[in-house]
Amino acid sequence: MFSRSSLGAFALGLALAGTPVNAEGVCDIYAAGGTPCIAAHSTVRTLVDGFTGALYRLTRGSDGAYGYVTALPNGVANISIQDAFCQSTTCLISKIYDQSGSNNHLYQAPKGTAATGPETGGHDFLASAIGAPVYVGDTKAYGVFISPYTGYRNNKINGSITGDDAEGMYAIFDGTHYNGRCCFDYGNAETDNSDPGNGRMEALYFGNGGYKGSGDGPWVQADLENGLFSGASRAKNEDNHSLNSRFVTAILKGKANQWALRGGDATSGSLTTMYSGKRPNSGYNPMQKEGAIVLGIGGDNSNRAQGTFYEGVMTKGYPSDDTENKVQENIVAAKYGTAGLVAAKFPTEFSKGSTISLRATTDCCSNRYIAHSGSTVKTEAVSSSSSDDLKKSASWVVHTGLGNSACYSFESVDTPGSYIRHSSYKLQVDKSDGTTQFHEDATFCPQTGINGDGHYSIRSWSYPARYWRHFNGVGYIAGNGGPYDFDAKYSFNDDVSWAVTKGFA
Ligand SMILES: *[C@@H]1O[C@H](CO)[C@@H](O)[C@H](O)[C@H]1NC(C)=O
Ligand SMILES: *[C@@H]1O[C@H](CO)[C@@H](O)[C@H](O)[C@H]1NC(C)=O
Ligand SMILES: CC(=O)N[C@H]1CO[C@H](CO)[C@@H](O)[C@@H]1O
Repeated sequence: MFSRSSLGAFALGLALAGTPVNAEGVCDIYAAGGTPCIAAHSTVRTLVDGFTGALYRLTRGSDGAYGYVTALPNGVANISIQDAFCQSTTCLISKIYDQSGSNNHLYQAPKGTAATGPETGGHDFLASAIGAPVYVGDTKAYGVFISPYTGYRNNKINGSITGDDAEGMYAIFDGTHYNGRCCFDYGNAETDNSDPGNGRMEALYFGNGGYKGSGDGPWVQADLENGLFSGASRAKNEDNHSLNSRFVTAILKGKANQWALRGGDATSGSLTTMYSGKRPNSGYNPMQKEGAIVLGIGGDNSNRAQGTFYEGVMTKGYPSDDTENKVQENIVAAKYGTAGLVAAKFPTEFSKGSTISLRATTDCCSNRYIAHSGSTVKTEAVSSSSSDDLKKSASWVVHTGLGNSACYSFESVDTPGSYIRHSSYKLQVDKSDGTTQFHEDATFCPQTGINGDGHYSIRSWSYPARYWRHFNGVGYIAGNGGPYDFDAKYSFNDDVSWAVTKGFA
């Protein structure tokens, strides 16, 4: 029953929510074109006019409880629900609901036949709930930030598109977050997490791997299994140009001996057709699509890729260019925009260019600071009477993030040119080798300390479910309750919360 005060809060929410971002959902546009959605996924906004269910489900680190994020009247996720539910703990996105009415939700992806590193109890990782903040119009929401080994899947699709049947799909990705590994995909894949041969899947791929296109990438391509195609054959398609705007609309559609790739900037302009023509030879005509849906992984659960997903749908039937052009108009009208990645700025006296030290706040260790010995990052008891060498080893210069200018990197005072980075989830101090990988591994985004105000928790940009933690005196990036010993839930909140002080040296 509604109390007077909850009605009051509801009215306030309505007033704040303003005018609808889009009266018509993208699935209404596809349906009007005769190619209805069989699945519609977004943690950011509604894709079906009038959809009132949950957009996604959260799993909370403190107690494993579920939270459900629904939309505001303007169609954008009500992240006040998430902010309240996840306060003083961590949250992961554990389910992305299908808004189409077909119940084709996306779940934590199970183990596949690709042998690819650490999977949690056989499953891929789940995405952090705060890794991809974004604005839609004036309203903040969160996308799905896929780190390596993270993935979602549903192998039992209601109304699945199989064999050589016609289908379409689009997704919105982040044109600045990608890599060349296999495979940041969204779309149709195998139903048993294996790779039985060519033509068994038809999914959007986004990254700089595969058969590529013109420029330096990233490119939208088609993962047709055993090949990321940009054109008619296993060759570079020079017509397929890089799509590196911050928000990218990517489109793939296929039917009997015909397929097309289209793409553009999700915030302005129209779509370019990158390829439209016949199927590649040798096993792709006819296609033998199996009809599962994957997000962030390849069909056999190849899970080394990274990327960001904001929204996407799959349709029955081959959508017309005209229908897709209207979908692009809807997306542009929604006004996607960037949101800050740093949720708590360091005090101004410790801002970029200044030297800081970081003190542990766990009871055991509150005289200990982040320090290094060679490449090993550990905590050391440091005080004003410590040796100069020890003081220097515990002092760090704050820089603009090497891998993302919205966050920070930390350079060693006693070893200029060397930065704190993560490698196999361990913190290390290494000399920058100038690669994108190093830059991304050395980029961290501070937020309010999980154990309380006045402290800071320092999130890995590339693995946002992981934070700087001391564990047995050594530095890691740790996930709350993850598969490794240093992910232990016990004393997690204190171990990942740091007091930022003026540098010792
Ligand atoms: C958004 O969520 C908050 C927190 O649960 C709630 O108080 C508010 O009423 C919601 N707004 C709307 C419009 O539903
Ligand atoms: C399958 O999808 C249709 C709509 O396409 C829906 O009416 C039906 O309830 C769904 N069935 C299940 C079991 O979810
Ligand atoms: C920008 C660009 O290169 N566009 C080309 C993409 O490919 C199609 C043909 O498949 C060309 O017509 C476009 O000019």
